[in-house]
Amino acid sequence: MRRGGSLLSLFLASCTGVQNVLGGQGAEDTNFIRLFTVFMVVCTVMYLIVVAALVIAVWRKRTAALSVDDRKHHETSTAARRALVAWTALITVGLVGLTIASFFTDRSNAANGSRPQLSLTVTANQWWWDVEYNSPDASRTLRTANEIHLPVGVPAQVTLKSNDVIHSFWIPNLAGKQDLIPGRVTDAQLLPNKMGLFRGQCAEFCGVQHAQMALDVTVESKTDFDRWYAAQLEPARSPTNPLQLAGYRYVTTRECGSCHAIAGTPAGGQVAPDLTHFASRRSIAAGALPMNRGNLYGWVADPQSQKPGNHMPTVGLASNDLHAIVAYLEALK
Ligand SMILES: [Cu+2]
Repeated sequence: MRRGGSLLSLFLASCTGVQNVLGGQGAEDTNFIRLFTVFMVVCTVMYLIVVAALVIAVWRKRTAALSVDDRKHHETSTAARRALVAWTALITVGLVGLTIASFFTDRSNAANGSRPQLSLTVTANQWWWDVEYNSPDASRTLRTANEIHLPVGVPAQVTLKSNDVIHSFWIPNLAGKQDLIPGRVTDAQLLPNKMGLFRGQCAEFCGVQHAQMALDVTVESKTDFDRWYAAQLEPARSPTNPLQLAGYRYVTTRECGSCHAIAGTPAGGQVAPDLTHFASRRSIAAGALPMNRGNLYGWVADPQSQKPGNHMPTVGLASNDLHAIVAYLEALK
């Protein structure tokens, strides 16, 4: 009984929260939930009919074996033939019904993505997400990492690429999965219909840190989104005290800047997450750690013990450099 209770609570826990296929916060997810319910009901009814037919057949066989009456035997086989015809008709109707339901779900999903008002390019890397917001006006394009902000009710087109191996883009609360394949461009459509904080997750095993390849998703009002967008377009904040200045000097002249970019500074590396507004994000290292000072110290001092195998080396920083770098990164709001 207790085990049943804990299994039930585990099941219910998977039905709530930031990473939930039954959340229904996106148009595509809502369509899929509806289709899932239709399949579940039809298949349950079919299953119950099969079980009932099985019980009746066993029961009849027993009574028929006891009877030596030929006429009765003939009646039984006629009834069985009728049941078989009815069952075949029911299966046909059920399968055609499910096919039609799938067709309309696909059509509705295609219609949701037909007039996108926002264009993003998400590029997967072992093990982080590069996110670009595209615009015909070059001054309005922006780059961030491991996070997506979306205005509620606005259809977005997401172009998907991969720099290394096959990954899969999946924000369960909003939509289904889509693979990101090296050398090939795929796409996904997102139409969030409720505000909230969600979690995306790579859904294709892509190496040792696959599980720690997450994406913070914020669905907010158009006003909040525009405010966030405008802030992200700004160059990085300048250091405001000697400690931050020391951190700025280290990050822009030593190892960090050869991989990471910070807009408005000499740091221009393109192979690691953009850090321009790093401290405004909710997490560090693609969702591996919540954003706070303790985790930042742990990450910068020894990224290999935090997320073994990732491409950021542990460089053995002197403690004064570590304090300075953390102070500067914390200022990058
Ligand atoms: Cu993965």
